[in-house]
Amino acid sequence: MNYKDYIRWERMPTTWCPGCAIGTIFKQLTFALADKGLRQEELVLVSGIGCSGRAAGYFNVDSVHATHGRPIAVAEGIKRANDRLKVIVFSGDGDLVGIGGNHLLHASRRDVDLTVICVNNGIYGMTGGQMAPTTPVGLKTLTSPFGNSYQPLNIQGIITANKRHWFARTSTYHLPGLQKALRGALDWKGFAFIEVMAFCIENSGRRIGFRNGYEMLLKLKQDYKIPLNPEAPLKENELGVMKNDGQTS
Ligand SMILES: Cc1ncc(C[n+]2csc(CCOP(=O)(O)OP(=O)(O)O)c2C)c(N)n1
Ligand SMILES: [Mg+2]
Repeated sequence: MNYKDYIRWERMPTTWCPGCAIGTIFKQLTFALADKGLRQEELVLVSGIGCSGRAAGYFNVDSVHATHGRPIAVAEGIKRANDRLKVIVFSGDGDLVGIGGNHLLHASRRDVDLTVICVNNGIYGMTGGQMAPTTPVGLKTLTSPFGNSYQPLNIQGIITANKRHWFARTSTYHLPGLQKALRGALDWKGFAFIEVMAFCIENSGRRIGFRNGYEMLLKLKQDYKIPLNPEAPLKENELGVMKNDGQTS
């Protein structure tokens, strides 16, 4: 398989803004699918609503652009109906951990065999850059003009609270790590969740002084580190994989 086979070329260019981080994750996923040699007919891609959610329309596989917050529920239904399918969820932070948070809690608890890719740009991008449950403390957004005062949701904590789990945090700057995470998640039998630290230049970055997506990419490089001891839970500024096959205490 070639990565180009997974793209609906007739729908290009995408609606994503110049400098947006989502396209990088989209393309890296096509590389990982090609590497795994997954055939289009054995794949289903499900998205929710948001800029990230638009991905469902650009993958050249059977896909569902589900309602806001519901892609995990729809994906679980598809997987339970046909266990031979590889079902991938590609959506945003607001969609997956905000409005869709309850589905995340219970699908991960039940260890449903899904690959979930969360584009974490820290805001509700599509609707103009409102504060989300993932917004870092202090970030100025459309709805927190003096800076967000709430702690962001600890996604790693939610996923790894389940005895059997697979969680990765990676970023759109750290491409080898992103690629490794995508391949690892596709290989994992069970609920695999990738939090991809991303950014939104138009509805977040410009408000806080960034001039373009490249500057935001360099901020990811500066902010995130890869720890030497991958056994310890990842700190807020760390990238890596946390997994437990359920046999290890
Ligand atoms: C039930 C419902 N509530 C609210 C909306 C408005 N809405 C559309 S996209 C969105 C936020 C999406 O944020 P996120 O999932 O982080 O995606 P991003 O655009 O940042 O990639 C919201 C609140 C909606 N479409 N449906
Ligand atoms: Mg978002």
